Amino acid sequence: MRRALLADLHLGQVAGDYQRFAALLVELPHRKVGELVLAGDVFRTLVGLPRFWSPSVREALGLFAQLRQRGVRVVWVEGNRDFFLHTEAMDPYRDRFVPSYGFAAGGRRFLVEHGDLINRQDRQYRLWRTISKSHLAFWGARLIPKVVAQSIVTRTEQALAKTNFSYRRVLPEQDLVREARQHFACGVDVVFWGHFHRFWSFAEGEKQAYVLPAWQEEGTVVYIEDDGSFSWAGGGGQFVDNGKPFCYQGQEMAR
Ligand SMILES: [Mn+2]
Repeated sequence: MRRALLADLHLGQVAGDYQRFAALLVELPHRKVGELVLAGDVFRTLVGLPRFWSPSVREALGLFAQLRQRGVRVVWVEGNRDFFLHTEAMDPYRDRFVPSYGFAAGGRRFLVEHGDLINRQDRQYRLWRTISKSHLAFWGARLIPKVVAQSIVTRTEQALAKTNFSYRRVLPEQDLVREARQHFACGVDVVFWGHFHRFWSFAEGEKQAYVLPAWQEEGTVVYIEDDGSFSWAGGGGQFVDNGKPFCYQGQEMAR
């Protein structure tokens, strides 16, 4: 089964992004993609309770329902902008909502994580994450009226935009390397992260770790094949040349 992987869509942030995303989703079944892996932060903010959803969010969620009806699995890896997406209300839109996603293809083990917990120095963010994603916050979110719910989303988006919760920081390279090595030691061959919005890679022997550029900015999609090979497609023309014969870069661009 072929997989498509993308991160940091932040839908609703840039004019026309919903249409651009809809066009991509329509393409996936034609490209024989059997599973869409979202590496977090699909919307500017998404809470898994319908009272938080604007009409455009509902419409975009509908695209996931349609995609699933066409036989494509949707695996949603939790990002810092994804709140309580385990709810029943989210069931039509994703097959799984997980903190990290591991799978094997062609004898290689892959791991996908959002990456917002990699920077260990960022204590303020870690505290905020713990509180905002707690059981208490979930129960609170279930009780507040719709008008308040919508305004909380707006304020959260504003807070995320100007604080260190955002990706606009120096890439924590040492943390990334340490984290990658831990995964390698556990038998993972290829690690993919999002969150930082710009490309970064690290290799040790056959093992590889990547930070995906944001789909929102670069249009980056990674296609992972049955045999464990993968190729990159994107508006930014970001290809990875790791010298491995099983990577056939550029194939997707040729279409
Ligand atoms: Mn993020």
